Amino acid sequence: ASAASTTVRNQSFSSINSDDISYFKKILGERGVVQEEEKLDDANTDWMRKYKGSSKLMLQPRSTEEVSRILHYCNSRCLAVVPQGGNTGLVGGSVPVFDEVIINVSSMNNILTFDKDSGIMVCEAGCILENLISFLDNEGYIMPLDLGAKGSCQIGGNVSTNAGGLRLIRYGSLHGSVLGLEAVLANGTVLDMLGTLRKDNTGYDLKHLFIGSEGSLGIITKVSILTPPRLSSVNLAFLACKDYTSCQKLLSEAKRKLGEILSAFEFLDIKAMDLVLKHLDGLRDPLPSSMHNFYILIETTGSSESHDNLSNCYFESVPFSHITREKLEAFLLESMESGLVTDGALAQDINQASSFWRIREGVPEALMKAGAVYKYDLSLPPEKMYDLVEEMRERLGDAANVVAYGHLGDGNLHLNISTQQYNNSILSKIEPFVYEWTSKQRGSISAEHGLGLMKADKIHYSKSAETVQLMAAIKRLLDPNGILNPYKVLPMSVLSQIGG
Ligand code: FAD
Ligand code: 2HG
Ligand code: ZN
Repeated sequence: ASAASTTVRNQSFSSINSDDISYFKKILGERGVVQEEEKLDDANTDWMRKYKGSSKLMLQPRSTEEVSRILHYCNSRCLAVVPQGGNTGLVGGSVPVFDEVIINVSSMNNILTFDKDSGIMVCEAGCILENLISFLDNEGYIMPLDLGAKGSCQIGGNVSTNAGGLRLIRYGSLHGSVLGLEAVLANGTVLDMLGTLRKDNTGYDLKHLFIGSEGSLGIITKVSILTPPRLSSVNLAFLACKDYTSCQKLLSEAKRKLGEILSAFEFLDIKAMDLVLKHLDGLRDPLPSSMHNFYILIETTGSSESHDNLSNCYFESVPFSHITREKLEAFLLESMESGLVTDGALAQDINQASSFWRIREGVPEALMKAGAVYKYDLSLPPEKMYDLVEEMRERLGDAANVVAYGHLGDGNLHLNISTQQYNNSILSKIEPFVYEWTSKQRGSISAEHGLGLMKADKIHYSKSAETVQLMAAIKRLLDPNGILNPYKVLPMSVLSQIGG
């Protein structure tokens, strides 16, 4: 059975009453206290429509001070809370399990400062990722992370999940790009760690505790982030490989030959491609001449003095450069000659580039449209990754469609098992097998999505008992009543040792 159906409400949490509502209205005004059924229904339901809470209250603070006052009050009343950003999380972490109060930071969406020389941006947690991307584009910079959910997800949610996405291979994880942050603890204490320095070794670097802790240690209210300059040449290739071994070899070759200009290396198998073409409107197979088993997207980004080809541009303001384009073309040619690549297309303009990206970024949406889906987000040694997919197909036979794609360049497989309806007999064939398999390879059962509710009690597959105990001690220290995102991240057996 799923985590949602086996979790029991912690009875030491209070339920909201009319005094609580009056108090919150005093702090936030009528606007910041949401009780309308329709809005609550959306906020109680996750993106996949798989997890559903029954919260009767959503609070929308507009400042750190308001977040601090709300949390101080909730802590003193023992009211459990769920921090929420864009609600695009994929592990049931962003919605209540029972009647927890939703604290949604969407209204805190100001860009506070941007330094044009260093590229350091300070903004509030509720800024939507796509808005930050557009803002930076005008300034000649880019965000160091990009993902399919950019139109809805927020930087606070990205930092809280330590989201990886499509550019990690080039710019690294948010543990590197986030220079500082401001967070509010369960008791309302505001921690100002909003540094803008590249280097700062004064004691323990506590911001890292909040990056990837999924709202279980505090609410992130502001973020300071180092953004890279937008480089003048971006090129994108959509390739086909006949087997998985070729994909893997292509990755080693790309790392060696495209090295410093490689900015994405993504893969999808034929099942993922079929789903996208079937369920998303307006997309065509870029390589229609024959059937292919695997597809790879390679993006290169580099600087260049050659700005002469304005009709061939990828971003409106970014001309294709012949130099980096030639490098990618030469790589493609070689890879086709050696047989690693069986077919390929280079994006000729911005529209073609976005339709290539839309195919890869659209896989989660296509899966959603196809019905019920079991999602696994695994870090595995690339040479072993597809063995798991094939074993899973054998185990499940015709009962489900086993779909594989992901950030191959980062060793991150998105294994998705698509069925008509959620079904415990299928689930019992998938779990614990998938976690045991991953654990045996010393992989991670959550590469980038987090543990949320779905995998809170699975943490031991990737972390030792001693490590989990230390995490629990940190949780206890920062949130002694356990009000922040209960039932998530750490197993109930560990969490229940914390008061409530
Ligand atoms: P939410 O979903 O609202 O919250 C996520 C978690 O963070 C929850 O536990 C919540 O309690 C907590 N949280 C949110 N805001 C705060 C805050 N201010 N302070 C403290 N805690 C907070 N993830 C990847 O890593 N890579 C991808 O490529 C990727 N692609 C995606 C594509 C699609 C189509 C979708 C739907 C999701 C994708 N995701 C991906 C998953 C998701 O983790 C990210 O979309 C994103 O980081 C979540 O941000 P959000 O604002 O929606 O956070
Ligand atoms: C992606 O890379 C996201 O598209 C979603 O991380 C992965 O749906 C998934 O499993
Ligand atoms: Zn991903």
